[in-house]
Amino acid sequence: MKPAPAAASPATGLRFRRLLLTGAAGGLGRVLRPRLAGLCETLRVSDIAELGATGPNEEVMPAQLADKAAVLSLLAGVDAVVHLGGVSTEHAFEDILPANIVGTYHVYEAARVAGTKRIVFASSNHVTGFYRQDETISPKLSPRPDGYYGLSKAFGENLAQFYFDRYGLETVSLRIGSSFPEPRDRRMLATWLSYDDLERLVTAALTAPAVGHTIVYGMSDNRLTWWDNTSARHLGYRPADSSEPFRAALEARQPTIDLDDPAALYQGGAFVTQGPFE
Ligand code: 15L
Repeated sequence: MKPAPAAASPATGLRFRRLLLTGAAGGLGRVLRPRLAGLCETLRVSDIAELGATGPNEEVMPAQLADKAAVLSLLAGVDAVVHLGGVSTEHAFEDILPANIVGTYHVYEAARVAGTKRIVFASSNHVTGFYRQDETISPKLSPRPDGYYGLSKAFGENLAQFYFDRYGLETVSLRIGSSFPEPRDRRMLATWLSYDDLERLVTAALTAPAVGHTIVYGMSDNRLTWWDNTSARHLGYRPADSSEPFRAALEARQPTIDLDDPAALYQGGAFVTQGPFE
């Protein structure tokens, strides 16, 4: 199906008339909120948590992703979405289901109804967390989720593929690694995504001319990595940061690696041993 180009505003030259950021009060939502404002006439921000003061070109619209009527209203008049909303770590399936599975379906269905052109979906490296750390993988390989959270993100990616194939709604699924101010442990030397590179990646995902459904790993230009993003080069994402300056301090703090520990063997790290949740 042929995708329509993302809407640009003829009046202002800004890329979008109305851009929606879900999960705007979360860790990465707070980072991206001020950085997305310059791409659009209006930034609509949503969360269930407190969103703070309204910025100059912002609209604040709290919404429960599990509430279909609320999500239909949330998407009205929206050109493009950065969808970060939902549970962002491993939990029992019952806690993941409403926001990550039902809620992401609501976002796609409401985007279809609203004629939204593109969604940038915060997927996760945990879609493939059960690949080993001695494997280099690409987005073309089958998912191997490392828990219910990773499964919910795999569902979101499948939803994105279906809505593109059936309705031409484009998505870039970002399999985000570890986006924090700096890498926190040796695993994150491979998975780290700096906040500036996160902004570069999201901007590329929003503005690349045609994306269909593209899956890309969200990482900085780290020397040691497990992910090959060659298939997403059309996004034009060029990371500028690297975890390397943090290596010496992290290796000094954690001089040896126990390869009998699944958290050191698998790409998903500690996520692979969480649960069962009874
Ligand atoms: C994620 O998907 C989480 O949202 C984040 O909190 C980190 O734990 C990250 O993965 C990671 O793999 O380091």
